[in-house]
Amino acid sequence: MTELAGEVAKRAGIEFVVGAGPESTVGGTSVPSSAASGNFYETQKQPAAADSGGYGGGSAHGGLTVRYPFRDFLRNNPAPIVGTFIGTPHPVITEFIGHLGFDFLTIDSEHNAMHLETVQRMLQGLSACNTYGMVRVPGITYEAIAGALDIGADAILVPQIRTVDDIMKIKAFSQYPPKGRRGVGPGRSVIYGNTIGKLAEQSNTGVGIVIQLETVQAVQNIDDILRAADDFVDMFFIGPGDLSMDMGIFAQFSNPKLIDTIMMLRERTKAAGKKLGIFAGDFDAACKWLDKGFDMVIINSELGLLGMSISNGLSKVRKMIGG
Ligand code: 3PY
Ligand code: MG
Repeated sequence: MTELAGEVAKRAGIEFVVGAGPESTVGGTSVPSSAASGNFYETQKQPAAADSGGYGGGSAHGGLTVRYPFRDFLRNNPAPIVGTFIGTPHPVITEFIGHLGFDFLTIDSEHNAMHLETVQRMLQGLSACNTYGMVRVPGITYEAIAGALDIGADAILVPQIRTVDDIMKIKAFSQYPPKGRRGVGPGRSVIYGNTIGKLAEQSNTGVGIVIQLETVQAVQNIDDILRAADDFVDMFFIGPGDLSMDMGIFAQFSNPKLIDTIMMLRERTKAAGKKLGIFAGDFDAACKWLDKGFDMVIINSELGLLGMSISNGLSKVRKMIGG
């Protein structure tokens, strides 16, 4: 077990039973070696009944499966990480894509018709896979942020931030007192109360916070935002669609004005010691951004990738039959 994994385990109060798992990659990405042993999954000893803090549970299972916290993976993985958005509001699709090798999927409840009940089922579908579940929340509200965390999102992606005040709201809604004002409850994130007794020692850790940079105002405020993000934000993420829209050059993805702004954000975040991801429309674009030193790419969505694959295949067949 490496120092990093040992530290994570200690903080989470987890005792590991490590199998003779191979050094491995998760979703094609190399991971800190001890976390990789056992494929990121280890057997957690059953929490003592006292840990349930009066919320019940604690005796029925032989052991609980836990993963290396996504927050640590986001922060410490030496290689860039790769995901896609999920737009179909169904756990089977989420599970199916989750088995294809991405490091994480981002369930997109900003732009799709899905509410917390559905998003929770999608996260449950994903729990069968070696793939993390990030949730893009629909806005900077208590219900959206605390709700996504309670249903067990490994990370949240928060769109449309503009000001330091937005960062402060995200901080308040996602952290327990005294750091914030998130309410405590027996949701899926604490195994329906089973591990709620652990919150006092492990509160505010484990869950990743990713903040989107996709407005002109956020670009203008970038230095203040980076300062406010402090140790709380794990990664920033550029949305070139909204950014180009806000700059008045919608979808002109090679426009030097857009590229210069993106690369300026790359430099500023790097200077502040922050990781930065970006949306890529396809696999080639993803390689291009990774080549420029980005730490994370979200490649289109499962629907976008499916659409491209069908269109390309069909046009080959049509060409062949001359139709
Ligand atoms: C954008 O391009 O605006 C995005 O939010 C991509 O996720
Ligand atoms: Mg956007």
